[in-house]
Amino acid sequence: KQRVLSGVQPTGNLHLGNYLGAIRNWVEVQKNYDNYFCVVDLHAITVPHDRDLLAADTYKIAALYLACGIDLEYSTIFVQSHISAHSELTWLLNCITPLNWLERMIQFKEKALKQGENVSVGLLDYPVLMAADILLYDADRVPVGEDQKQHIELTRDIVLRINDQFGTPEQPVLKLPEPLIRTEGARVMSLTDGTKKMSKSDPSEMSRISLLDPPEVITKKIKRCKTDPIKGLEFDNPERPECNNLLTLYMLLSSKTKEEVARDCGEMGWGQFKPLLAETTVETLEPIQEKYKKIITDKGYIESVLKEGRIKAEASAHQVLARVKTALGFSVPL
Ligand code: AQP
Repeated sequence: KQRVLSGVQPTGNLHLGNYLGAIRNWVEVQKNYDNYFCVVDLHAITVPHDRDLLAADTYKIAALYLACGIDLEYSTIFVQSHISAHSELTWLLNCITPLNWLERMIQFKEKALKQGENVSVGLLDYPVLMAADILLYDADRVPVGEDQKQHIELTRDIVLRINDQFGTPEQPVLKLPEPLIRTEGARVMSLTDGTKKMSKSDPSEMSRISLLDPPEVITKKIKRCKTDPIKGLEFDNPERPECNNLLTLYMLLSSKTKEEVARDCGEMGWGQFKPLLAETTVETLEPIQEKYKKIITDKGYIESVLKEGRIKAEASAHQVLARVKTALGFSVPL
């Protein structure tokens, strides 16, 4: 089976963008692959973080993976910082990655802009750490949302550079991964501005629906979300980004086709469509929330899942790290 690797940062609650852009797709394809799903806590400290929340949020994301349907029969769940090879490979990759490749990353530029003087070296290095995550597991596929595409392209550039400098065509050092990005749901937009992606770091809670929002909060957020005064509802009108986003959300959550949604909702007004979207969202999230409540109270179970995950992931990570060190010419410790 081909390998899949992906991850989410433990920075607050997961939202519908994380679910529809990433986790739901992991669940859908997991039977066809050998999967590694990581909670990327080292990435979470690339911006100022709260030390009192980091460990609890890490458990929360692991519990959400399970609640969303990640199945341990096909998938390994583990925590990035539990495996020191992630940091070690990052250093090795740092030393062959040109600085200007990182300086042109869109996410870095956007996040750096928000932080002014306090930008850490870690934030600049975020994509190299992500490359290490992917490469340590010889991943063939990386299912992510559209916003991560540029980082995977960078990972591929790093692989090509290492293989060119330290490998041979017959014996490459690292495997070249491919992104796995769905067209639908790859970019879920904010509820308060249809031109911005739904994001954990948006200061407004009203801009996103968290997977753990209670039904009345979901209903309120959808009721108050931004719309437009144009009659009827339609996909793909660039003048109506909110309309396209809300119809897309409904399509993905109801599992209807685009044609069905356009037919069923085309004549509706917002007053009719919003309750329908709210109801569908609540129905989709209810079973996830039920499952989550059970898992999160069983800390021993989450710990055992993460321990088993660490042992399995570590075996692969150590092998790849040793391969890279040998290729780079390091001496072997006795
Ligand atoms: N709006 C989105 N639409 C589709 N996919 C999305 N993803 C994130 N936002 C959207 C995908 O979710 C996965 C995990 O993301 P992450 O938590 O590791 O990092 P992120 O991209 O930084 O998440 P946020 O919510 O957007 O946080 P901030 O506000 O910090 O930037 C990834 O596969 C991502 O593509």
